[in-house]
Amino acid sequence: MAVVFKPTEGLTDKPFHYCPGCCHGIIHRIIAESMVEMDLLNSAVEVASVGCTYNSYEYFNCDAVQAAHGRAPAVATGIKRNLKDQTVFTYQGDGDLASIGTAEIIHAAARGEKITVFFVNNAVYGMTSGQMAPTTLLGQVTTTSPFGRDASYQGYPINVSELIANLTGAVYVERVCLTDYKNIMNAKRAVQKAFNVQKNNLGFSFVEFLSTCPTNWGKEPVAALDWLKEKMIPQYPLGCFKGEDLKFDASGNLIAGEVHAGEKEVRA
Ligand SMILES: Cc1ncc(C[n+]2csc(CCOP(=O)(O)OP(=O)(O)O)c2C)c(N)n1
Ligand SMILES: [Mg+2]
Repeated sequence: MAVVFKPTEGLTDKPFHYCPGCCHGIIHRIIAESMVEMDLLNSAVEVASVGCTYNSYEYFNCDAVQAAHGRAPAVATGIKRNLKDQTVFTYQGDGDLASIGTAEIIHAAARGEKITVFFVNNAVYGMTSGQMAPTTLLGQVTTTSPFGRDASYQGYPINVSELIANLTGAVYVERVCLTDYKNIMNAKRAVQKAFNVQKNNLGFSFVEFLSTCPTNWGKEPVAALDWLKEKMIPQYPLGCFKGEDLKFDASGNLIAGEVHAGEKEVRA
């Protein structure tokens, strides 16, 4: 009998604990498949953060360490600077990265650390039962914005990818989603591009995934995907904000595009 589908070796056998309809599992899988396809399993180091993915180090079949809430980019910086041949990536939620760890992510990007950051934006603090996050939409009801987020009281959502792309040290920044097969394949391409940016020592790479939280949004899985498409994408448009022209061959070598002016001299 021919094997047409099997679990990826990039993940361990431990069953996910994520809720039905949550995108964390899909994101894990495309990162894991990418590590296998790019032969990174023996060199990758995940820096897990705090949130629903607090124990993601038990799922990825590579080395991993756990960082305190928001501090993953700082921990990743230390690892990468000391182990330059390792492929170091963080996996962070929006509460972790855009609220508690705002200083760490901004400065890691500004320093042009040669790490990869995977940022999962589900517009709430998922693990702690759905409090408002910096990425919560205007009008969105959460446990701490029961009447809907009000700009005059709670301020405006933060578009993290656009913010990071403005920093000179960031080389590749893209926002993707996982609402259907086409978008999942596009997200996987973005994961591989981010790893290739790191492999070629080009600088800081950042992929934002728009993700669902059916449990805390109070929606069925399919309705949550629809809400993401209808409400989240207008606020958080998909696309590449930096490094679109960077192209790599099948072996992951840079074949086109340049890191922006001044970058190479600064890093030399
Ligand atoms: C310094 C600190 N503050 C707050 C918490 C409590 N806490 C744990 S997870 C979490 C929210 C995480 O949300 P997010 O990063 O968006 O991840 P998600 O669960 O949505 O994937 C919070 C506030 C903590 N552990 N440490
Ligand atoms: Mg979140």
